[in-house]
Amino acid sequence: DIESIPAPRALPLVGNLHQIPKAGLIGHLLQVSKDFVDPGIFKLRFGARVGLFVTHPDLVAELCDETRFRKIPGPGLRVVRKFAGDGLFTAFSDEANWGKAHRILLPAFAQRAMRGYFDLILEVCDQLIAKWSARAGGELLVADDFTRLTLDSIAIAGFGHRFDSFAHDELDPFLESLASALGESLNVITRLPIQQRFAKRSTAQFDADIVEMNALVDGIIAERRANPREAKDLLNLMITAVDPETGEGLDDLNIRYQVLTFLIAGHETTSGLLTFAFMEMLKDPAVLAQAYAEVDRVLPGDTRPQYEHLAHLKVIERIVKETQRLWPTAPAFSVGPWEDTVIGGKWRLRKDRPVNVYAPGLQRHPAAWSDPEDFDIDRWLPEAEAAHHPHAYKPFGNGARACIGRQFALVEAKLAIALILQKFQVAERRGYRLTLKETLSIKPDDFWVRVKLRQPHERLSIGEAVKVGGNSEV
Ligand code: FDE
Repeated sequence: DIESIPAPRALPLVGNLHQIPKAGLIGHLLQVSKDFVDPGIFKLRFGARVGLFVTHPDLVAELCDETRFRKIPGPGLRVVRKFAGDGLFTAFSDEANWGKAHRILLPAFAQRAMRGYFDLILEVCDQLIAKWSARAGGELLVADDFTRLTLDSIAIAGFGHRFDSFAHDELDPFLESLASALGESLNVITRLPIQQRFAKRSTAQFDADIVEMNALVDGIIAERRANPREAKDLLNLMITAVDPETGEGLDDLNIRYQVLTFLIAGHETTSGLLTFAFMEMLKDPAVLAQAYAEVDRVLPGDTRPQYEHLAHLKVIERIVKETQRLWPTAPAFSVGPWEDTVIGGKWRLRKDRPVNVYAPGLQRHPAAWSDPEDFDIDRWLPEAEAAHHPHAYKPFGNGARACIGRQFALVEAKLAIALILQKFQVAERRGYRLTLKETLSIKPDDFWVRVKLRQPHERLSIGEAVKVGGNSEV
């Protein structure tokens, strides 16, 4: 049973807390999951609380069987519930509002809906391109601009709200509140009860952050109620649509939770994904060259991208998939058994007790991946992909509770990467060493990129040039 699940050596009282570096839990788990690659299940003691983590693909296969397990938000998400309530992401699976909102909002993420969002996302991408063009020749802290891009896109596509983040040097105050509230949700996990009692300042800050976020969200909702418009966007569905199963709509408090949920889920993860994608591309000149060659083939010169082009961006799609394998920006999800059960023939799990699937460990597990630490986009060539272990890749979670925004995120990521490569020569600032920035999601901290406008006459040859040159200096 749980006693027999291996763990790093723990101290009385603090358990394993003292081993977690200041940099954060999620990066630490990368190391710990290597130490316990076999059996691919381990536990950590956070003071008196025990967290269970699973990385072996065969065990994850069992956890993904929805007849035996369902999502149960763990301690971190339970803190997020203080501001996201029973919104889609943080709802317990048996809360009535989950099913209701899921059914009501699903049409907003159908393939057909993506076509409708495309021009809105493109418009936000244009603003990023304009900003980078004005700064060409210099260095950019790309994560912040990707955050502007993804926040503005979900807000305009989902709610018709314009943050106009690119018009400001400072990130929107909403984002500061959000980052600080999410950071606090993660901190709570690694604090002892006694520390928690003394964390008065953090708690007060947390409450202030929630007030700030609610003010913004309530404004967005009030504005739409005052100025109704014909749109099939998320917000209109929330305000007007009824659940086909119960005939009920969403109540006001739940609408607030959902708007906040989409703003949160819709931007941090995707901006982290874009930042990691550039980090990996810039480390690998051969991959970068393939990406440039593809963009110059599919979108030659200044060709304006259209929705139809996305399907032809196969290299970029593989870059995105491989980036999400090594760096799933929503790095864990938790499930619990409906009934007491046993996985792997010997690990006993108690009814309703959450178990974490730690995706970076799973997606680098040697039982499913050869040379797991290598960034290799050829893993995603169709034949290779078909041969993958069916449960070794979960960057969007699993089953009914899998990411509803998946298509949206992929459209946005592919489009942004393609446009940036169409317009700019990109290069890494010398010698970047990755440190993770952890909120509840992860991204590369302090990652800078040098950008230079591509000259028209270079357009057709740069893919080759980068390949031949063998490095990505501009
Ligand atoms: C969800 C999600 C998930 C699952 C979690 C759990 O299970 O806990 C995951 C893993 C994810 N998601 C991931 C991701 C990544 C990326 C890039 C993204 N994601 C993006 C996005 C966008 C948007 C808008 C979103 N996203 C959203 C969302 C939501 C709402 C959710 C919840 C669902 C349910 O129903 O539950 C999610 N997402 Fe994501």
